[in-house]
Amino acid sequence: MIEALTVIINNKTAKLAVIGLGYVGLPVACAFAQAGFDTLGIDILPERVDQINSGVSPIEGDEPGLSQLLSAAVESGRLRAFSDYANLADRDVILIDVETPVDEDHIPQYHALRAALQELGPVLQTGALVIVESTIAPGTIAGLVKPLLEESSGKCVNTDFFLGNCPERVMPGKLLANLTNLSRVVGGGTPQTAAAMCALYRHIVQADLDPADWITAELVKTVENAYRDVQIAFANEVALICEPLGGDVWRVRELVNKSPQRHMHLPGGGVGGHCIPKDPWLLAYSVQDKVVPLRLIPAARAVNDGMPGHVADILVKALAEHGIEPSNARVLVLGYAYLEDSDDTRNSPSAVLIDELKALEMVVRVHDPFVAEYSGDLYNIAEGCQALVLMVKHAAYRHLNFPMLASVMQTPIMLDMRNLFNPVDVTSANFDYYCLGTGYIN
Ligand code: SAJ
Repeated sequence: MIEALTVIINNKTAKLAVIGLGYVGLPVACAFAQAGFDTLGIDILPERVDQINSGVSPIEGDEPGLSQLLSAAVESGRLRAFSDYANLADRDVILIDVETPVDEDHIPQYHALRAALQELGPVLQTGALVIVESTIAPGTIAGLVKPLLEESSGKCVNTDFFLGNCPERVMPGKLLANLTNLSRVVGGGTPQTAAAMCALYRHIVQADLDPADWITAELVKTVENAYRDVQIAFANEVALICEPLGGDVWRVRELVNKSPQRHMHLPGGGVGGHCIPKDPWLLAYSVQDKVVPLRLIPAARAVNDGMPGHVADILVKALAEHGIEPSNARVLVLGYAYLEDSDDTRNSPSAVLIDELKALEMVVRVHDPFVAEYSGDLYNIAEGCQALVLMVKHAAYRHLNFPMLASVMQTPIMLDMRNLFNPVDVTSANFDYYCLGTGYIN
């Protein structure tokens, strides 16, 4: 049966579906439709279904090529969206791209995944291939997806249907580029299933497609992001070391990275987004009932989660230099998105900082050119403030008019948590300047 499936994948007569039309699912659905596949999208949000069927992308922010691709796919009739799973009864390949968050105790929340599997099972046609693209804790395909789908479909994996895990590597702002240009680990329930999956992805991916088993695919995705989280935490911890020593972490990093095989990352005001703060916990969860003493991965999470608090500490001290109590402070946070030049605010470190400052009874204003509710005139918003805190290195902040800012502010204090500014530009406008990880803070 897998051979027959591979034939229709190769000649693009296989009928596809994507469940979950968000940051990942929508670009994937568009890419396969553009490649020539009859593609159905399923989403629980009726307004999102309507937007997509009218050729309008529901994804905010600048995603090069996505809007054009979507409208072309819908116009060609190769992409249609629905909310009703009954439309999946004739689908040969079904991709699942639903959210897989963790809760405050770092436990994976698979409600969306379970719901998708419960609804898909009854309509799953014999011989179909189901591929989970969502990021999941290693062991989830074997321990949750397989049994749940077998139960809801009454079918047996590798006999009546085929099951795979192919994690995505997209990133806001580069959704289509990453989808096309980054390699993918392709985890199949059997080598034949992995081969059929590679044949499918070959239609949209120009990079390596590396066949593997389920656990390998699940591990690669969570490990690559846990690895990045640990790297960032190391940079943040070096920043904390440099401050009392009068070092400059940015210069230290530059010179460390001249040493072969060194790739020290960038410190900052925190680690946000929908991947890096979550995926290390998915990896940790996979061994929670095994005797594996995890120390480094949770510690890295604690270091990164502690950075907004460190920024708050720097600010309190900077204000105190001018005899300003937190309860009398008015501060402006520059940047609310989790990443420069993005409108994505998921797990924003600035949101954590703002809560901490408000808990200290500060009046907190926010500016972010990419976030509608904060995209006012920066200089107007800064009026009467005593401090600016740069949290996100949006390009729009690269050339601020510091003399003008100083003229509208009560006491010009600048906290530069991303080493965006030239200290001379800031201090020459009579600002007190504090740059994360440097002797400006001690
Ligand atoms: N950050 C630092 N220092 C760094 C790098 C990042 O503080 O040196 C912070 C960022 O400010 C942000 C957070 O970490 O708040 C995450 O940044 P990111 O560059 O990792 O961006 P993400 O979250 O979009 O990460 C995604 C991931 N891709 C997927 O999970 C599919 C990640 O694996 C990629 O490495 C990253 O995109 C990328 O650079 O493409």
